[in-house]
Amino acid sequence: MSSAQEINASLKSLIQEFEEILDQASSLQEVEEARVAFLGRKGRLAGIMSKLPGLDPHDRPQAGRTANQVKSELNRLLEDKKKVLETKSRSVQDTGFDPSLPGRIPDVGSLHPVTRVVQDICNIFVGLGFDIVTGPEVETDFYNFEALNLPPGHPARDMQDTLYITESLVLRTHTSPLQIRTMEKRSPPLAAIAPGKVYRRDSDLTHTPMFHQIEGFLVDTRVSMADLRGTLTAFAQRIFDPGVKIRFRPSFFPFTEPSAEVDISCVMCQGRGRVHDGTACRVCKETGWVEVLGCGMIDPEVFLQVGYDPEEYTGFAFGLGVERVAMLKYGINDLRMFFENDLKFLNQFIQAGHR
Ligand code: 2U9
Repeated sequence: MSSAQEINASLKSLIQEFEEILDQASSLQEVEEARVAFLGRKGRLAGIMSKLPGLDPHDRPQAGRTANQVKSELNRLLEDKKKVLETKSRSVQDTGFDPSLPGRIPDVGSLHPVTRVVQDICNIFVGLGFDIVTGPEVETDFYNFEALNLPPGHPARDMQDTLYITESLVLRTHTSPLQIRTMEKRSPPLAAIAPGKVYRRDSDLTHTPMFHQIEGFLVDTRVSMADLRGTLTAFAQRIFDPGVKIRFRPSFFPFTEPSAEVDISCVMCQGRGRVHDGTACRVCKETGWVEVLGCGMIDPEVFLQVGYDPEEYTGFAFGLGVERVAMLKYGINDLRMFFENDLKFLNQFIQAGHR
């Protein structure tokens, strides 16, 4: 014979057991099986209740009430679970959408490192008072070459280097045509930078057929090479490091005279040529300097092409490759990384709040 306490305890534990079994159930069939096992004629509850008549008459009414409460609680749990499964199957049938499945976290994109560097550079020059100008990637021979003092027959126009669309249309080989277009539309004083994709017939470890350039120029009366140097120093110190030094080396470009190539003190070894453990710096090849820009004073011939008086105006211009700046800024040693779209590479550039 069972005591009143024992019956009470088995009634209470029935609720918990039933809940656990229902939790596991994923079909109405399984719920029905649980109902039979617990609430059926030969089920667990019936088994416990069959013992009530054997109790002390004094304990019987209380045990009977508890048994009835447990029975209605089991029924309530059963109905709730049935409702969940019925809603689910109706929804899946009607819409193919199963609201009970766990959610999928969508992949969220981030800015490509090249885009980030373009934005960083643009922001620096906007801060220095430059406008941003953009324009077509398919250019005429005139804007891409002729107006920039690259007359017919000039080696830079060679089919070897340029992607031609027709005899007189090319994929721009630099963003310089934008500066011609800007000068045609506006008059000095003016300062602008031209960011964009450029194309060349070139493909090896250190060259891709498409890359990104930013060119800048400033035209006014009495602009000098000192203005150019000051502007580029401010730029280099903002994009790389406030301690960066720059140096000019004489060079030649058809559209500038005089021209210079610009080195910055190496960002990897701070110009020392050797890295912290004393080994040779691979970025600057122990020279302490790395080339990042080309620049010069705009050739008077270019001013004549756009109708500016070269006696009245002078100006400077510069150009840089964005991928090259990004490689130095982020310590990337392989140009191809930018074009492979490998998520393991790209996800390293996710910035908090900058997705
Ligand atoms: C006008 C007049 C002058 C733009 C310039 C450079 C020097 C230069 C290269 C850097 C690396 C191209 O991406 S790169 O291969 N650029 O060295 N660019 S001066 O001079 C101009 C542009 C437009 C009207």
